[in-house]
Amino acid sequence: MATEQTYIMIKPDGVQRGLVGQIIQRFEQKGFFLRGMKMMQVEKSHAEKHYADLSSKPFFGDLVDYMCSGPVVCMVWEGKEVVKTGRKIIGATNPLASEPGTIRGDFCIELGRNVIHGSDAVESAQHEIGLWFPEGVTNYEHTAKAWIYE
Ligand code: 3AN
Repeated sequence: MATEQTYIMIKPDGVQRGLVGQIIQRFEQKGFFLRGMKMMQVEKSHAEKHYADLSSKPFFGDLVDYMCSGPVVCMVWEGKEVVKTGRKIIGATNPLASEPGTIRGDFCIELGRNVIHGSDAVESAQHEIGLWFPEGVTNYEHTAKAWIYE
């Protein structure tokens, strides 16, 4: 039974534009299980930690400001190959290059307003879940499991 988890975050523009419900729906209807969710205002130092690998990029300052410009919704989703599939559901980093049917392809235009974050690998997902959910996630029995997995 797969227990892979990924970290998904609805960025401030996604919250402000009222896209939270539609984004959650896409992960839920695919069959992934929600294991953690909270809304928070991000501290600058926390955003800098999350994007530490981009700290040398010229857009780093703007990226951190954007992430701190309003509350975000932090989530942990679980399921078979959820990291890779989550990235497919989200679409390409540049929304104009994202396929229609993906979240970024359907909901946004600009790189610096691309609505959602999703971990890019199993290892970075584990790291990001630890960073955003130091309190841990919720354990519960998924009653739909047998209807989603063989
Ligand atoms: P992704 O979010 O698809 O994993 P990353 O990790 O390369 O993409 O970039 C993190 C975030 O940094 C992006 N979601 C986007 O908001 C911002 N970003 C990436 N590349 C650029 C760029 N060239 N100009 C402005 N912002 C960028």
